[in-house]
Amino acid sequence: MKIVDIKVRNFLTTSRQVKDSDGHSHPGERHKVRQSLLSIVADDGSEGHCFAPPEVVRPHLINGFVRTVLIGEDPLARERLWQGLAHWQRGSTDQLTDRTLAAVELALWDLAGRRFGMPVYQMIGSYRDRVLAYGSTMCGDEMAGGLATPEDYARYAEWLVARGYKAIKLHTWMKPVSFAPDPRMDVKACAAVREAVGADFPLMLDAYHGYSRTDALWLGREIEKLGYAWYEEPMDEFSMSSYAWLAANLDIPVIGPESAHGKFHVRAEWVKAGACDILRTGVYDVGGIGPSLKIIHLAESFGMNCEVHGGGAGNLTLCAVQKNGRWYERGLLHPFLDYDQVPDHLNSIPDPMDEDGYVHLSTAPGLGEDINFDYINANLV
Ligand code: LLH
Ligand code: MG
Repeated sequence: MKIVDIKVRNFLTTSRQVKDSDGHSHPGERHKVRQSLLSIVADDGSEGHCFAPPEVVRPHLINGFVRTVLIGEDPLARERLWQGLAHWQRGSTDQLTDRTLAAVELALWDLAGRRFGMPVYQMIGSYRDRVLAYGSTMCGDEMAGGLATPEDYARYAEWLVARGYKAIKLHTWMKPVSFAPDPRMDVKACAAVREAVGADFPLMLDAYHGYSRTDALWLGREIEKLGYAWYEEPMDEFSMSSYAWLAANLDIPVIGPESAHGKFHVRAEWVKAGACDILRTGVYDVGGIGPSLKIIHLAESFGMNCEVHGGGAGNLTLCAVQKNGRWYERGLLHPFLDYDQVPDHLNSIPDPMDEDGYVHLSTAPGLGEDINFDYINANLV
């Protein structure tokens, strides 16, 4: 088998999410947004697909790097092709990011799964075919009845429990919210949610990502008292020493890194430095499923759990092939949005959750995205 074409379809789909000036998602009016579908085509007609933001698969990257490395090569040689792309990153003057590597690698997995008629999580070797989800809220806002007050978080937590979620992670208030960041407000929200869901319900906090060491330590000690299960990204992750210091000073497990660059190399350094108690990976953070498996296995080798960052078919696949992780991150969720609503460009969502809080893996060949090709082809731009 040889790769003969790389296609990018740009299309319009409907969204009800808007980004604030710091890049956090919030509910908004229904509007059209551009989305892309990357497709890798082999000479036997096999195809693999992955959705990506248009800028991640823009022509400069596809023509300059992805085509150069992939065309004429065996699509099953995922490790070699990934290493070939990763090698180009430095010389690309930082244009070729881990996000692009991830889109390509996920499309290669999808191609292999479709070609051999098997879900990717079974090709890797499954550990389970359903995984418990935690409800991951959007960051706080200033919308009446949204996520504007500790009481809003508590009310929404009750709704999430009724929906079936067996754990909840709060993203609290971040800039540009007018009163953020404020660790005292974070504690009020965490306390209100604890009060709403009871003493034994698993709760996690993903607070403002730029607190000082002193604020991060104070906040960590407060949520430790509230019995929270983990403490995520309260400081800039580029300072690994700050996380080693924080983890040494807290009993609550510190989880990370999520946004620090450097793939498995940097995560190995975090383990060695004692900068986290639970490791973290996500397909879009480290360049795909392959590098994420290295990180999951690295954590397992040191007796650590590795929790997967973010949702979608690729991240759900990771959750299905690991023993050392407990949750799937389902979200981001908000009282004004219906997460279960199927987007225009899909026939069904990749992460349906039952009333007991389990997300079930798709049995369809490939990654498990149920793509509405007719819609996409009718809405090209
Ligand atoms: O800052 C945000 O918008 C969220 O923290 C976001 O990055 C989310 O993906 C996250 O951190 N999940 O764990
Ligand atoms: Mg996070």
